[in-house]
Amino acid sequence: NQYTMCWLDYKRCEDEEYLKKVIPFISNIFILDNNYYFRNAALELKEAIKNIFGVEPNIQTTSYLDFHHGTLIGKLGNEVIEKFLEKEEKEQIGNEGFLIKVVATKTQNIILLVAKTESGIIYGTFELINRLRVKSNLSSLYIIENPKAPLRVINHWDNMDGSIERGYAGSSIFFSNNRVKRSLKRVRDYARLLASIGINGVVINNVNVRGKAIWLITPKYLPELSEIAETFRLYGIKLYISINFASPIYIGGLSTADPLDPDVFKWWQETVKTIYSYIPDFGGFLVKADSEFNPGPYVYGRSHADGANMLARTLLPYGGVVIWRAFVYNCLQDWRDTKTDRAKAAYENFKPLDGEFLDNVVLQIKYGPMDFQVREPVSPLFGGMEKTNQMIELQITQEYTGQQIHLCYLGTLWKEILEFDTYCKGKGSYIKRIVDGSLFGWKYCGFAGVSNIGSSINWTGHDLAQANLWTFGKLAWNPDRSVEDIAKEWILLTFGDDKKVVENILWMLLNSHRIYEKYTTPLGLGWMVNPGHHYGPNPEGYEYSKWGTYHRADTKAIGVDRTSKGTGYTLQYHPHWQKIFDDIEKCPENLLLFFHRVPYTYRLKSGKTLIQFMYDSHFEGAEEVDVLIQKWEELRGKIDEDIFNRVSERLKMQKEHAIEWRDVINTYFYRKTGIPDEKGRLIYP
Ligand code: BDP
Repeated sequence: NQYTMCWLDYKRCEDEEYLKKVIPFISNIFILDNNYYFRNAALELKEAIKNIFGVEPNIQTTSYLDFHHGTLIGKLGNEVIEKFLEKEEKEQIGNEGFLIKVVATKTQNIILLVAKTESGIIYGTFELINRLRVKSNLSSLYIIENPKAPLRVINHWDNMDGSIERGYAGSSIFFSNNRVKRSLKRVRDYARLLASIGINGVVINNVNVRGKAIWLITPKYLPELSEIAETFRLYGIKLYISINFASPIYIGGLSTADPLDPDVFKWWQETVKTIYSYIPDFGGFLVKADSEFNPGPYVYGRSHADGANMLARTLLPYGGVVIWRAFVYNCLQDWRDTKTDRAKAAYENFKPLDGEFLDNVVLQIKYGPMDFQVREPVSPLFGGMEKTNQMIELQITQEYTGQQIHLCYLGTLWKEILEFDTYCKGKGSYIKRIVDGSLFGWKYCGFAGVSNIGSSINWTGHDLAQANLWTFGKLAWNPDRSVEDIAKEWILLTFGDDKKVVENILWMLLNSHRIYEKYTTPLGLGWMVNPGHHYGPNPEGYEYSKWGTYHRADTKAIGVDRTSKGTGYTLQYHPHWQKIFDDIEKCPENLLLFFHRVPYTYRLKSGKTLIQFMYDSHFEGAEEVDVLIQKWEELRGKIDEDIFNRVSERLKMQKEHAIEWRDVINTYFYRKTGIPDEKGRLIYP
């Protein structure tokens, strides 16, 4: 039952010089508050130091400065700490932030770790550990960090039977056999991983709340959930639960779940009161309502604001929030209907409600208007609702991006999304400034990431998929950071600082999404997957179904006209973007088929026809998987053997499946159009 600890697998530092320099600073750990959280942070640090440097520091509680060497951990406001700090420094440390500062004089060798809150202390502890691991120069070590976004939450789609919806890394670490797992060891290690990347919230159950999971909010499960909450609490992470909107009927035996019915409100009020009696810092509810067969306020002719606000009122006295998902659309659409456009649904459902949601409601919006495709335009809801708290939802689990068999590092895509300028408040209205709350001055906003972890030995199935979890946390903490930098730090901490290792893995990560896109569905096409499980190519898998994800290919053209003259989707954007997306010449080419219906003979900027581009892209993409394989092969002997072999195996599968993608999609287009590949690579009579 052994599992790795990803980027927290501490390796011994072999650099004697560094060890000598660092010893005076780390052989003692002083804590200024002798509480649970401080001791936990100190123990984390001690364990790390023991493993990395082979020395075992003493942990001491102190209330005055009677030492000259060691690491001092304390909160702002403490006299001993404050002596070392300038006024401006103190002002810069926010609620969850921290300061790491070194005092190195003839008589003193002190590392100060200072924060305002316990969360800041634990974040700072991991940052310090990581700095020591990459052998940062202590004499110049000075860090002030604050997270940009207030909510940095992981969403688990874990079911009570232990399965995980869209999970590709084994079973749930929280549930099995319709029960909460008894041992929380793995949960604790998970909390450590999450704290080390700055996550502060976790929703542990699937947004589709069915069966036993409906009862999670009752005393039947709350005692066990309170233990999970306690485990997370030590690491600055709050527990949230996904709820079923019809719970008053299922659990309460009421005849309705109408949000405006006083009995329904009372029932939720009591339920919330009970939850807080078990979990005093409970984060709140995540709600998927009126979406894909989940009940919601529409059933009673009420609006999403009615539904969300009712719940928000019950949570308000305790400081809880309602995270309400904007993934609402008609999944029973008539495929012959060419007027209805699923891409427009979220905006149509929510835009009219701007200003109606209470302050402790946050709208959680998928990054694009459809569903986590390899590429989509950014959802027009961002920047479309300035009076509503918003979170961006990203999918760390690789549902449509290779299911952790294919290497597909998502940091590059996410960064592009976050840097998108909506123009909603003039130039510079970036998504990252919307979701960190600064553009509109929101209190609750941030990032939600659908988890890619499970109980597999390496947590994520593909060892390199750990980088996606890492990057999600790091971007949520600071979306201004470059992904090159973030990915590189992950490699250093996970695989060490061998030059070739760093260079090759960095190349693999940074190019993998581009490659995956090339051999699957380039030009914003999306969706050509097998229905249901969503793995592997199927050009018309969803073409004649009710899910509304059509490309409408015929023998002459492909793509959906979503311009203002077509379905009108582009009208949901700021005029700046509407004009660009409307114009086939100006529309970013990687989204061409999302916005336009284009003849196969249309010439792209390169001069290639659309059909030839399709062929080339698939051939090139599948071929570039060889480069991934080669880069990895070059690291043989430099990487832990088990990890090396696991990744090699997945790369081999990726190659086979990339070829399948290439051939199925190219054949499809050839048969549809009858236009041969200019380079003669398609073998047909
Ligand atoms: C889709 C998934 C489905 C989820 C749904 C959601 O295929 O399993 O339940 O999104 O986000 O991507 O609610």
